Amino acid sequence: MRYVVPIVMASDEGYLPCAAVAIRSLIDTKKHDSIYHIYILCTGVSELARRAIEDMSQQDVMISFRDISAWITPCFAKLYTRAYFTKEMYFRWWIGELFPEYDKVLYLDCDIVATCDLSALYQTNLGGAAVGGVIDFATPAVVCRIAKQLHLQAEEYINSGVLLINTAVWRAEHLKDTCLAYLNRHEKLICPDQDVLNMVCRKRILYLNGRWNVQWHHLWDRQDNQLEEPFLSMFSFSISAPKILHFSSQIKPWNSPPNPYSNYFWQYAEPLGYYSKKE
Ligand SMILES: [Mn+2]
Repeated sequence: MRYVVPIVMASDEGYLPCAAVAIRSLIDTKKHDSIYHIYILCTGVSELARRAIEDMSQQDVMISFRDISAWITPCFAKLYTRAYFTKEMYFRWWIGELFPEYDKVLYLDCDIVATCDLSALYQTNLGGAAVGGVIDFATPAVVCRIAKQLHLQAEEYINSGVLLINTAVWRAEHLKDTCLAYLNRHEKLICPDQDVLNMVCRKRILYLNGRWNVQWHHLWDRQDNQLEEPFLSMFSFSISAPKILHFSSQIKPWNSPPNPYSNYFWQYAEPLGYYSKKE
């Protein structure tokens, strides 16, 4: 049986090489029985940059861009950014409204590499959950922040880099508007899109197997003895066989010292030619 798997990403022009690496991995690990429709949400990406990515389309993998300026512009002033985050982080909140043809959508950050077909992930039954995601394992300092600032427990807090979005629920309950209202009330969030998503979807999250979003910054947390149980065991299990490796945090394969997990990135990045390895 052939499945259509709608996959949505978001990128500005500068981040497209990273998106290209992720997409290459999606194509190369896709099994014959799935059809991917990959949509990249953007505002004002040049025709040339767009074309280079769209040309990666092939049989059973359709790649297209959606310029969402008209949707985002009215809210632009309210979408604050910090650290290395850009406004594109918020685009995932609009996915329900942008894709009325789908009741469920897989959202992926650009800084990921897949190691297997994603149909099984897509077919996860969300039931009444608003979103499916993987717990963002917390260091003791982060456990405190999540409790104090968000009034959530670290064990219920997910990372927003890989999300199975119940778009039917997001539309019916206008969750994008709820997210915007929360953002207005909380001006100094550390991970704005992710913090708000967690507060808005609280108690309505389906927790996915950790291997679907292995956040590599926990490698450094573990090295610094900053990961405690149960997160330490959960992370060790996940990283032993990642299904999606996520180059989370500002540490990226192209700006960090050589590391065995960077190979997941370079095996696709080098042939594509967008990045060159620093020796
Ligand atoms: Mn990410």
